[in-house]
Amino acid sequence: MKIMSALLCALLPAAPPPDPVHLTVDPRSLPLTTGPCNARELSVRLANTSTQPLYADAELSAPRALHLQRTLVSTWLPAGYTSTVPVRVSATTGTPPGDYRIRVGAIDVPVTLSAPAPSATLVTRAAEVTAASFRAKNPICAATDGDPATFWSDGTTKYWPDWFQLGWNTPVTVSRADVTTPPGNGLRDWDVQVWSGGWQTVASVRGNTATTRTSRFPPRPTSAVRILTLSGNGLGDLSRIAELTVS
Ligand SMILES: [Ca+2]
Repeated sequence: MKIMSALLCALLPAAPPPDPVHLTVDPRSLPLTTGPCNARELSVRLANTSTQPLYADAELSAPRALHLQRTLVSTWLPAGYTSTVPVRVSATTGTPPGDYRIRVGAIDVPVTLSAPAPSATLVTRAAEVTAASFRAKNPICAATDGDPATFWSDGTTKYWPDWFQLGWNTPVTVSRADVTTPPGNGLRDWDVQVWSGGWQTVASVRGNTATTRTSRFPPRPTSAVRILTLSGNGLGDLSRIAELTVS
């Protein structure tokens, strides 16, 4: 009998060793709204369950309708270590709503895509959120994330003007712009402009030292609004906008 067992073991292929890398994704399903600054984040977690250091990686793929910040997560993991990598997922305005699927390694993450509700803010409904330039640490969407502690800043110290712009695929009506800047080193002078075959200034702020300034103007139908920044207060001589809302 022992001989038979030994013979079988020799003839049968050995079972593959268990994968020492444990992959998890959080959340396991993702509701997502279209729009450049409505991205959501997936946390891709790779854990080394073995007693040896190793390289671990996970490939990500998605239909063309979804934009993945990266399609490969690759990391060096000492024994017993876990690495968590955030991956931003977004979809362009106008992408058909519906059910999509992101593949992370062997894991499927269902994505439910919807358009912003008609009652959503104009910032949420913007099809384009752009700026003259930006710094990696202070990206464009930091000015529309609802968090006054994060801000956009331009990438050209001491060069003025800069601009920060919202655009819509269908015309909207605007009569108010609220600009929040970081306390101490925020914006001092700027114009609020609307697109009407060219940029037209509808409000100007000069000598500002407040954190939030509201500009009101007669209602204007338009497809884009921009803040033309002219000068700032203090540190680094940069344009900084912590939050912009228009209505
Ligand atoms: Ca912010």
